[in-house]
Amino acid sequence: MGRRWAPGICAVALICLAAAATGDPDPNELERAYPIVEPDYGHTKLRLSEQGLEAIRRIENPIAVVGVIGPYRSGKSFLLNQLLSLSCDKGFGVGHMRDTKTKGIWIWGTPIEMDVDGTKVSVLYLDTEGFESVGKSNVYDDRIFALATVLSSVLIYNLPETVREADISRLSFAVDIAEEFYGRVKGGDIAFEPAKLLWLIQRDFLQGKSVQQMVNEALQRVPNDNGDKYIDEVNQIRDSLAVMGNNSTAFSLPQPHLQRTKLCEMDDKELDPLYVKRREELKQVVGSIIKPKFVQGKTLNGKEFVSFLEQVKY
Ligand SMILES: Nc1nc2c(ncn2[C@@H]2O[C@H](COP(=O)(O)OP(=O)(O)O)[C@@H](O)[C@H]2O)c(=O)[nH]1
Ligand SMILES: [Mg+2]
Repeated sequence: MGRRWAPGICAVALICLAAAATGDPDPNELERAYPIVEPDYGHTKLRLSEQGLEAIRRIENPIAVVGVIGPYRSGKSFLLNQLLSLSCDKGFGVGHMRDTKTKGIWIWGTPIEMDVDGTKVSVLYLDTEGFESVGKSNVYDDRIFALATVLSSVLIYNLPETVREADISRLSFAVDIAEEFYGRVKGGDIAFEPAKLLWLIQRDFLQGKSVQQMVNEALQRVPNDNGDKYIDEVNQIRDSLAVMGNNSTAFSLPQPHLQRTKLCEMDDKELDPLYVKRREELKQVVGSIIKPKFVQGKTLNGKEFVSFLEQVKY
């Protein structure tokens, strides 16, 4: 905790409540994406977005959340649309289609109902603004990442091609901040179960190695007989991820098609059949690991989920 960031620094209040309630939205209006957390002017702080909260408050079943995190332009929004069977012009905004990249955190307004161990659960899909895949992480990106970690039941870490050291340390940082968040929710108890992590490696490059092997290797401690400080730090990061590692799955997806800017115009018949097959398998994997979000040992309906969100002040 606080290894790379003194806890005090994140005590700055970053979320303030947005405008007053807007009344019940029309059900047809729920067939769209809503922001739940947005950056404020200057893109340094976060605030809750009442529109998205209103869509969540309507949900009466226990809520489960599938969140997707990863670098900018790694195909997160496209993937979510594929999981929800939505076209790009209807679903989450995909890179080349719209001017605005996803800012902050968005949900799809209509949850998918699923039966989990005999209980009807409403699954919310959550899209996040990506982080720069090169260069240093920054406080703003890390917070979005961490907030998605706090909110999700299944967290899909979408990575192009491979798992790099930076991806691991970024995740570990998010887990640290997530601990800060939930420490603050209710006076330091373990307030909620951590998300199940799904490492999703895009592309078909694996040359015989399974993605699970690749992730395991990336998370394995490296021998450090000479006591090198850097190796020691990365090893500590790997250890701190063990909590999630035990709870993680790896999955690979091949390219949907070589023409990436035309993807949105293609239907399943035009996409690579192997992609379509694996995408369906991925849906099943998500369906098999999804659980409602438990906070303080209890599931949350929409109103409770929103008040959980409102308690996360930092
Ligand atoms: N080659 C390839 N391109 C993709 C894939 N997924 C999305 N894209 C394209 O990459 C660009 C960014 O996608 P987007 O979903 O907006 O990325 P995001 O920023 O992570 O949400 C778009 O032009 C997509 O059509 C993929 O799996 N393979
Ligand atoms: Mg996006």
